Amino acid sequence: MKKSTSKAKASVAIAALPSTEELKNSIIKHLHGSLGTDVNKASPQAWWRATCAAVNEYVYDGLRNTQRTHYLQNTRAVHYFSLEYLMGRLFSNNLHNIGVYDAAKVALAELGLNIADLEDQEEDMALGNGGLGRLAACFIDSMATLNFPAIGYGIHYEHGLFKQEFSDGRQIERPDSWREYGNPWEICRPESIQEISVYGYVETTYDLQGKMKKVWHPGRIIKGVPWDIPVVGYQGSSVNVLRLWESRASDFFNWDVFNSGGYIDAARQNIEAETISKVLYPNDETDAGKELRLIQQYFFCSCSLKDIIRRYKRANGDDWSKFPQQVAIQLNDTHPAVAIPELMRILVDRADMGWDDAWNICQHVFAYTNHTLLPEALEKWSVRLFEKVLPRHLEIIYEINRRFLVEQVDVLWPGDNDKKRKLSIIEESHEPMVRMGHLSVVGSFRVNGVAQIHSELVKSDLFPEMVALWPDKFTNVTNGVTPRRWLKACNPRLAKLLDETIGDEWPRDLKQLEKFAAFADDPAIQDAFMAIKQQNKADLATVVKKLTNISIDPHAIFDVQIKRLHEYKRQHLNLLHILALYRRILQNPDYDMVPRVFLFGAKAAPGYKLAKEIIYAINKVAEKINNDKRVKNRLKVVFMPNYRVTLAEKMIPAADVSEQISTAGKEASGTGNMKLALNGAITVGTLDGANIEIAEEVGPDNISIFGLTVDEVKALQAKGYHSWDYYYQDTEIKAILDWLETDYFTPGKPGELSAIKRSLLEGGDPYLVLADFQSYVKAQEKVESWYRDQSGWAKKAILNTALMGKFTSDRSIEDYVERVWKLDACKISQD
Ligand code: NTF
Repeated sequence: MKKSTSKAKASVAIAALPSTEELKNSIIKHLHGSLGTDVNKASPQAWWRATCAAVNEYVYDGLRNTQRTHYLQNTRAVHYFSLEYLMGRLFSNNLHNIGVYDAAKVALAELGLNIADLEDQEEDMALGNGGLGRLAACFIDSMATLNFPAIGYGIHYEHGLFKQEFSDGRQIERPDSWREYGNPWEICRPESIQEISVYGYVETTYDLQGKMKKVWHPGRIIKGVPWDIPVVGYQGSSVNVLRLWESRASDFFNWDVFNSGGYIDAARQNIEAETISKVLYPNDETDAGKELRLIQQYFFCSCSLKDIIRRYKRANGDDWSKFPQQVAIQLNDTHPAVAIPELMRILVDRADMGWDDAWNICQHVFAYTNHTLLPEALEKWSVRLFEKVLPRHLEIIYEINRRFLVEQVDVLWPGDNDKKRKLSIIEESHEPMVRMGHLSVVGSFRVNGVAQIHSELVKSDLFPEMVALWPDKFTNVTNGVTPRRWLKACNPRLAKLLDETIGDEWPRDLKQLEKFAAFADDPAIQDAFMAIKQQNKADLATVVKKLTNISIDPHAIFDVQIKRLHEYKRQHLNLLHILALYRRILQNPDYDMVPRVFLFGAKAAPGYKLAKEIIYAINKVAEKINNDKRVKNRLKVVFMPNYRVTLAEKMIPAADVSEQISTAGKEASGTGNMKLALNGAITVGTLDGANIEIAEEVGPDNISIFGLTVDEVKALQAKGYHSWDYYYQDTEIKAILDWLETDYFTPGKPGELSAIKRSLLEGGDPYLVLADFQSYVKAQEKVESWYRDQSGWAKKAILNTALMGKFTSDRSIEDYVERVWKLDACKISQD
C-alpha cells in the first residue's frame, strides 16, 4: 500500500502521515522497544499498546506544533471546566481523526491481527455519568477540529463510573478501574504540579496604613498532579489537551507531621489527600451534597485557575489588564462555580487587587451553562460545610452577595425584601445554604441553556428576575454530537455509503448531509441503506447473544432506549407499552404486529431506589416474555448490562426506533436523540428538549411525536393531576398495573414489582406517565404502520440521517464562539 499522505500539509498540526509499511515497522519497534516483548509471544494487550505508541508518535507531533503555535501567537483560549468527561475509548477515534484508520487496519492485518480485537483491549474512559460528561467529550473534539485554542480541565478519577452487572435482574455495582495497568494516551506532567489549600481559618489583620487584610491559614495542603490527554482534531487540524488533576498528599505538609513523629498520621493524611480524585460521584441529576464532592470541585478549579494564571503570566507578565482578553472559562453546570470566588480570592488576597477591579475581571471571564431544571439537581452547599472547607471563600461569597443585593437588586426593586430573599446567593432556611446557580449567574457574563426550549425555561422558570436585571446575559446554544465518533467511526458502512453518494466532506461539515436527501426516493439507495441497517442489526444481535444469551431476530424492529435511568426519562412508560402489547398477544393469540425487540441500556445511581426497581421490573418482564412460547417471537425485551459509550457505539447504528419519551419540560436537551436520528432511527418522542428542534429539521412525517406539551403539563399540574382517574377510567392501564402486583412475573413472590404502581398511584405519578400513556401507544402504532411499508420507512430513515446536519457539535462550538467566547480559530504551523 502507498503512503496515505507523504507531503506536509499546511495549517495542520499533524504533518506527514505514515504509510502502512511505516506503521507496521513502528508497531514492531514499540513492541520491542516500549513493551519489551516480541511478535511471537505478544498478548493482544501488548499489540494494542504498541499500536497506541506508534500512533502517539504522530499525536505528539501535533501536540507540540499546536502548543508552540498557540504560545507564539499568544492566542485567546477557552478553558472548559467540567467535573465530567465521558470519553469512551480513544483508539479508533484517534486513528480516524489522524486519518490512519484504514492504514492501521491493513498494517495490523498484515501482522496477523484484527483491529477490532485490539480495540477491545481498551477500557472505556468513563469519567462521567451521562449526557453532561459526553457533551464535554464531543465539545473538546469539535474545538480541536475547528482549530480553537481550548483546554479541557477536570479530575483524573482513579475509578470512573461503576460497572453494572445484573444478579437475578437487579443492578449490582462493581468498581471501574480503567487505568489499573496504565493508560497509553495520557502524559503525566510533574513540572506543572499545583498546590491547593482547604480547611483552616481566616485571620483579619491590618497593615501599617491600617488597611484590613484577610489571611487564610489553611488546615491542609494538597498537591494536584496534571495528566494530559491529547485531543486530536479531525484530520489532525489541532491537537488540544484535556488536563485532568490527580490529588496527592503535599510533600510540604507531610514533612511537618512526619518530623514531629507522626508517621502514622502522615500516612493517614496521604490517604485522605488521595481520596479526592479516587472516584467519580455516580449521581446523575441529583446533588450529592457531600463534603468530599465540594473538595473535588474546589480542588480541580483551584488547580486549573493556577495553571491558567501561570500560563498567562508567562506570556503577559504581572499585568492583569489583559486577562479577560486572553482567558474565557466555561463552567459546565454549577459544579465548577466555586472557581468564581477562587479567582476573586487570588486577585484580592494574593494579587492585592481592589474588589471592583477583581470583580470586573471575573465578570468578563466566566460563562455558565445550565444543563437541568430539576430542583434536586440544583446544587446548594450548606453554609456550615462551606465555612469548614473553604472559610475564606464563604466570606467572599457573602461580599459578592451583599454587593449584588445592594447594587443590583435593591436598585431595580427598592425595598423589596421578597425579591432579595428570592435572589440572594444565600438561601435563608433553618440550615442556610449557598445557591450555586445564583452564584454562577451573578458571576458570569453569559448564561446558556442547551436547547431552545430549555433556554427559554431557564429564563422564565428558573431565573426570571436575573433576566430583568441582565437581559443580554441569557442565550441558547443547542447541544450537538461529534459526527466523527457518532457516525464515521461507529457506523463505517453508512459512512462509506455517504462518502460514495455525497462525497467525504460531511464529517467536518455535517450540513453536507442534506445532499443525501435527494436520494431518499432512490430505490437503489433505499436498498443500500436498509441493507446496512440490516447488517448493523445482525452485528448487534451477535453482541446481544454474547452478553445476555438472548436470541433476537435481526428482522424485527429494533426499538432502543439508552440513557441514564431516571423517572423523568420514563423507562417505565416504555415498560407499560411493552406490557400492553404482551397482554394484547395473550388476549388475542393472532394479534398482528410487526415483531419488535425492545432494547434498553441504562445505569441507575446506586442510591436511587425507584430507578433500581424499574431496572428489576424490566428484567423480570423480559424474562417472562422472552420465554413465553405464545408470544411467537413477536416481542423480545433485552436489558443490556453495563451500558456505556462503547456499547452505545454498537447499539446506535442498529436502531430502527429511538425512544425519547421524557415528560415535556424535563429533559434539557438530550444528545442520544441526535445520535440515533443521525444513524437513521425514527424518533418516538415528546416535544421536549432538542426533540423539538429535531422535529423541526426532519419534519412531521419523519418523527412520531406524542404527549403533553410543556404548556399542557404546566396547565394539568396547575389544575391538579389525579393519576387514579386514569387507572379507573382506562381498563388497559388498570389491568397492566394490577398485573405488575401479582406474582405473574416473579413466581411465588407477589408484590415484587409493585414499586412502579405505587409511584404512579399513591406517589401521584409526578412525571405524568399515565397521562401520556394512550398518546404514546398511538405514536407507537403509527411507527409500526410506517414500518410495514419498507420503502416508505427507508425514505424516512434516510431523511433522518440527511436532515441532522444542525446537530453536529461543531455547530454548537461555533455558536459558543460567536455568542459567548469570541475566539479566533488558529491555524497550526509545523516545526
Ligand atoms: C444533562 N444534564 C441533561 O439532562 C440532558 O438533557 C442534556 O442533554 C445534557 O445534560 C447535556 O447538556 C445533566 O446531566 C445534569 F447534570 F445537569 F443534570
